[in-house]
Amino acid sequence: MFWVNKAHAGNTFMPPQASNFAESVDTLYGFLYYSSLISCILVIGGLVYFAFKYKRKTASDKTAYIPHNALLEFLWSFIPFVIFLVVFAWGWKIFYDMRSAPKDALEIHVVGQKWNWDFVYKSGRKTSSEFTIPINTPIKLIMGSRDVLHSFFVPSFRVKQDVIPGRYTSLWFTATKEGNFNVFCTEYCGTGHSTMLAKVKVVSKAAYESWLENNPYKGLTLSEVGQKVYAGRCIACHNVTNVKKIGPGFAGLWGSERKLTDGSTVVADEAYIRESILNPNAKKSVGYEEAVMTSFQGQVSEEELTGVIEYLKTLK
Ligand SMILES: [Cu+2]
Repeated sequence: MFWVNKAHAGNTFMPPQASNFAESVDTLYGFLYYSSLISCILVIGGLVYFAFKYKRKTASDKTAYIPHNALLEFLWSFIPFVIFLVVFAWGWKIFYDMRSAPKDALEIHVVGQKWNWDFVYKSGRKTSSEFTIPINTPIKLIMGSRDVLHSFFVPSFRVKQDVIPGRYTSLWFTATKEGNFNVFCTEYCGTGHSTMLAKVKVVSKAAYESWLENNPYKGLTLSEVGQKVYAGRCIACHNVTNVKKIGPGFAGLWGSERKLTDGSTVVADEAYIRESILNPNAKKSVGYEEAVMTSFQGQVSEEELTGVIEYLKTLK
């Protein structure tokens, strides 16, 4: 429509229109903007005009008796009423479309947590802080939160949805432009809120298929995933034998009793290993008081984490 200059959508204050919803949202927004502007000019302009026209000129100037005007009063109520109804119906139509995902949409799970976004595909592929989608394909995001309220917002797609702990919410769209687009968390969720960003990469369908094929963990068992993670992330500090390096050797660690610096003991089970990766200093073992390990919170996916646990089980 005339009030949305498509050629300039990328150069004005609006982000590029990169989804099936972008144009209709912008058009409604444009209508609201310009109808408000016209109303504002009429009301303020009329006010200024009448202030001068009916200014008291002499001390004895007296306002004539003004009877009310039924037609005028009807119109200034009815016309805005019709405009409001138009905006309501128009907005409802777009809202309804945004809430009705096509049945064949490509589903991707999204998990928000302080302070990053995780993405899980049906194939088992998992990514953090970025996800890849094919162009011109309906995408449905099924979203949940591990902790507090977040909100998933892609300005270029004109879509936004709260992500709430304890329930699933969803969002759908079809990306119509290739490229990288920003994802923001748009619900204040703590000190790291402003860094809770992600990227959505829109690629051709062929590029998407080959990206999906190139899963580094494709076809691997959980413990094989763990072995790969070990080779990349743990090997600098941990041996696969029972020999101490910077941290304890991994062989025989699983299921063993760990003596803690506070005098208690704990069995190295799933919960203990998970905690030792995400929060290494929560339980310090005798002999490792220096606490040199840093947290892997947010740096390993759930798949990698359970992979490492399963890998440890195989090291006897
Ligand atoms: Cu957040």
